[in-house]
Amino acid sequence: MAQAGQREEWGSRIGLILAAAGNAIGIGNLLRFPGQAGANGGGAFMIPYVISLIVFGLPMMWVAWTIGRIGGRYGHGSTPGMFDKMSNSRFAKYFGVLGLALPLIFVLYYTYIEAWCLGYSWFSLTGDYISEAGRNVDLRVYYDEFLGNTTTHSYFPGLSSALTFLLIALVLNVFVLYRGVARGIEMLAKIAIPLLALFCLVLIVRIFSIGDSALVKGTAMDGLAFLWTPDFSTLTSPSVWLAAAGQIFFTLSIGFGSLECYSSYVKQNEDIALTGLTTASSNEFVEIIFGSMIAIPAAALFFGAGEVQSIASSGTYSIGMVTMPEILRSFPGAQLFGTIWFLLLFFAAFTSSVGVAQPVMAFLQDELKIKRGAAAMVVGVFWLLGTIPVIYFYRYGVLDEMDFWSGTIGLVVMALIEVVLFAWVFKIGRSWEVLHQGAQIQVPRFFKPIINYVTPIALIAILVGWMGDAVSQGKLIPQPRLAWDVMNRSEYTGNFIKNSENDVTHLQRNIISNFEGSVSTAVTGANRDLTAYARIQFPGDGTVRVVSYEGDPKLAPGVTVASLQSYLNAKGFHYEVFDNGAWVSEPGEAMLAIEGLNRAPYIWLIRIIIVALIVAFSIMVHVIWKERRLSGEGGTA
Ligand code: ALA
Repeated sequence: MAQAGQREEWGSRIGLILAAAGNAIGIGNLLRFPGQAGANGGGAFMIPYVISLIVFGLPMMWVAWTIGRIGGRYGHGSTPGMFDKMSNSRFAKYFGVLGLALPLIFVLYYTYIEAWCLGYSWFSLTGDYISEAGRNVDLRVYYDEFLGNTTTHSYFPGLSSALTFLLIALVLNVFVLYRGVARGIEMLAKIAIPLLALFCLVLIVRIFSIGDSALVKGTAMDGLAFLWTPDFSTLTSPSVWLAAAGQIFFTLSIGFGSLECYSSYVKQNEDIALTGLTTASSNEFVEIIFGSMIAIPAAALFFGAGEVQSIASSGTYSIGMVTMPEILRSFPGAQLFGTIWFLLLFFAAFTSSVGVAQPVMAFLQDELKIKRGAAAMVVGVFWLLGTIPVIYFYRYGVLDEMDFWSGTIGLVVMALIEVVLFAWVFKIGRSWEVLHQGAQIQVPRFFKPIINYVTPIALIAILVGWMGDAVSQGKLIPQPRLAWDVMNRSEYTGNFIKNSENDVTHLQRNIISNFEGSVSTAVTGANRDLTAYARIQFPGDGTVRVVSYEGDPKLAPGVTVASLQSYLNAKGFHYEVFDNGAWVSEPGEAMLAIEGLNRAPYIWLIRIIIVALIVAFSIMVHVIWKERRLSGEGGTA
């Protein structure tokens, strides 16, 4: 068996465990989990979630660690080399290319979310959103403006803040990669994981110690009850199953090629069966205990348990980025606890992003024989160039598009390839031996039939389900998006309110979808963004009147003063101020900036980039293996 020379190794067993836990524990645990669990009915989500953990999570964890060990023995830290060694087919390595292109796409947007958390730590520390010269900062608009998701500039002049924090996050990531596996990734995990646990504990104590106050509509315990009261009614809902399975892949870092890469650096007789188990258990501990004891109880406390689902449904990250700061700033110690919350998210994300970027580092080092420092520079430059479109085109939905392909579908495709390789190509008996080499634990035998049959079949079902969903909801054909907001928002002391999706009547829903449909048709016809401005007045009775309107002629005939007015009223748009201990509708006026965003070119750009990356890595793999074969080093090209 060819042994690899000079490859890096983990410094210590505890370091390896912390690094693997850091890889898995991330935004997925503390932001995405409460978002998904909340949006999918709390207790209704948890049953498919636990079943997915058993059917996909644990088996795929062991599959990943085994594949990585096999690759590492031959000096391969990325999936093309690993898959090649596990199969006699010369095509296997090309499947492995997905384990480079997809994590690379993933880190491009994941680091951006990481940068939001870093930015919000700073804004919390400086008190920026807590109160702006006595004004009420609308955190939804603040968030949208920080990300450039709206044309208004009430709190941020442009994208310079987002860009600055992204640059800081990138430099930190590249620095850790540059220092290497033991001195970089492992060292970071040794600092970040204990800090993370401490931050979680502080926040849990903070939230559960908020007692009765005029500001709260429920209790933190209501949040736990929402999450932990089993609800069997949704077991027949495919979308809840798909969301739960997707969460398991994302949170455990399965299908990224990243844990495989970590496994390639283990010492010869390391117990990977146990390491796989500790990775999954520490991740689940943080997700189920910490992830469910912070954001959801806080939301239930502040808004009432009945509101949690609709808050979480307003966007995967909004419970963490809008609702949590809203709650924390309402109680004493807002700056401190806000900073802790966002630093917690930042550290969780940081230990994951370096992990997901490492397979590309390993590819450059192992296969292209580039030195670590130079490899980190190459990755850094690509990372920077690749993230810029995510920042500038965020409003067109490019982050969600990248997440759909690399953070959702891609993970399942990779998992399917891996489980087939493990069970059917390399053969389950041999794979089982590699998994147990040096192991002090024995993986229960019933996992063998699970890995052989249940996992692959369930993975295919998930893939079919997702693609079916995407096709039926028209997600594959990018639709224009309507964006609108109040201009000069920071000049108002009150709040602008829209009804939540759940509160609109059937008639209102029709008005909303007709209006959005006509904007969509106009944008598609014009094939560019279309802008309009409207002056509106609030009589103070919860309704709104459009006083004047000026818009791109292409928006006519669908968008008129009358149709806009009906739309805003159907949305329940009105202005409220806090008066005598309650929010009341108040007369006022405002200027609205309205935009129909032509998303198609940007969405297609992302798709082209993904395909181009897959092709580029395939060509590299082809050339590398061909040269190896010509020089007599073996290979299957
Ligand atoms: N597993 C990582 C997370 O949960 C990617 O965020």
